[in-house]
Amino acid sequence: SEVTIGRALLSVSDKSGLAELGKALAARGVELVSTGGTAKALRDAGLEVKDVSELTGFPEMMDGRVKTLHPTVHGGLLAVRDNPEHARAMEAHDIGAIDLVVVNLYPFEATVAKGAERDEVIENIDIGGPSMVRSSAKNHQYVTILTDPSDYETFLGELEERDGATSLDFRKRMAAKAFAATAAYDAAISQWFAYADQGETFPQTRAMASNLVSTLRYGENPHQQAALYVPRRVPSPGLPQAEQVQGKELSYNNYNDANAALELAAEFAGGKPAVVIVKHANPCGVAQADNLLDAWHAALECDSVSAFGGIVATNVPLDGPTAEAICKIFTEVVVAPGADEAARAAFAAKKNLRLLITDGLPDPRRPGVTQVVIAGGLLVQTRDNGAITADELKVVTEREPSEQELKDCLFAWTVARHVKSNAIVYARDGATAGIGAGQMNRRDSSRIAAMKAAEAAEKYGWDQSRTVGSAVASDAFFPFADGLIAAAEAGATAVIQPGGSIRDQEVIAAANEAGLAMVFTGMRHFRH
Ligand code: 93A
Repeated sequence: SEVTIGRALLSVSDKSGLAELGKALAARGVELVSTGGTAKALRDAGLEVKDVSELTGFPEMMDGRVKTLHPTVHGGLLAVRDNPEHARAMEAHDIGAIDLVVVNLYPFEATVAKGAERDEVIENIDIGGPSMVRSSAKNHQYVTILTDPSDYETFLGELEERDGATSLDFRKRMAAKAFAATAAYDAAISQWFAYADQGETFPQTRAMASNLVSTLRYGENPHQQAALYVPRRVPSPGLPQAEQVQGKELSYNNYNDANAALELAAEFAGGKPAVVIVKHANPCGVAQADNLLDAWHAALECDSVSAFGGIVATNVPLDGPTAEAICKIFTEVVVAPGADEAARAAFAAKKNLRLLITDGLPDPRRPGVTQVVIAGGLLVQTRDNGAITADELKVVTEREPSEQELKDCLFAWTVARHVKSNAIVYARDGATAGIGAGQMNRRDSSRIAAMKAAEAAEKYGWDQSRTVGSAVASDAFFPFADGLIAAAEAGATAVIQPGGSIRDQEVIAAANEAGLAMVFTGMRHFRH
């Protein structure tokens, strides 16, 4: 099952590592055949190369669209060598076997990512490359296919070990990788046709074409398997990179929760220091203050019971005092765009705590897609990146919100869009006072939020719940007046909600009755 490499066909867009590979092959007496640009690069490296056109008897034509699409090439790749009939065909048509194919494709995704015109994108759909890759991979019994420069070294090690030959096992592995590469390539192209080319807001083609980063210990639960993938080829512009500074390996839930926490912290980018505490992908305390330590305390006070074992994110670099305060309660993950020496030293004492330092915050308004797997399918949608500003709010009550109420409304609204539906968020003075998440009716979310606020008041010995004088946000309209009345009873004085219910008038009347100020956003933020 070992096949000695006698002849290689090289045709690569990404020419990294090519010269070294060519030299190593030439040193073993392997004959090199190549397409235009690749042949030139090899000759520039001082190597002797045969042009594909010499093999096919046809020049490269039509701007390179037809270079390797020829029976001499594909016969040499696809022939079953111990099949007498195939051998006769090779002889009759003067087709020589090709043992090694080194191909990587026109950079389709990178061309899309750089915002190229349609014609350039189309020209970067590689046809001949994938054909050779697939022919070689199909015939891996005899042919070695390399599609990734990072495999060249392993390949040369293989030749070293086997005196110029490859094993069937190696060829199989490379064939599997090759089909994965062409599948991802075609997925990117079909995505582009489906979305980008339709003038949709789906910005990139990278959503589905991903590389495995690591397999995780387990998934959401220990009996589930899990892995992390990131987009292949195209780096994600505008998205921060995180470095794990210390702590245990990140779990599936850690990634998910840290992401949820960071996405919410990012809403406050450029603003006053903010702290977000997340549990099970829902915020259980969020606050903004003049300094980070105050924000931490205010966030913690919202629901200190839930904060146990939580995930903490900030919008500014961590400082020593805040880090020390965080360390006082059991915290799974801390993620922040930086940490000073004192903060790092404080966390270092907590060996298990996972500290992630990012080089920035994700842009909450960036385009993109989200995906959910359903039975028998994949649901894809653009990210919920919609936003409203204070000027776009419509006051629907007799009373206008005060400046402070308006601030608290917008703060509560920002948090609510990151809370699983049904979401009810009370906020006062730049801090959440109570969060009700994930209930099947809005009234229950309201009740839970008020209950948490009451519990906090009791725990900290405040003379009243912080929902008194608060603003309340609802991620979708109040279908009945009851949810709103419950909020008024909890002491809320201002309400922010999308509006749009057939009973809006009833709800507005109840708000007026209770002396509330209410604004409509006209935009809903369900999150499931
Ligand atoms: O335009 S193509 O689809 N037609 C072909 O026949 C063909 N053969 C190889 N593109 C083709 N290729 C691609 O050319 C390879 O996949 C590789 O990416 C590139 C290498 O071209 P050059 O050697 O001229 O740089």
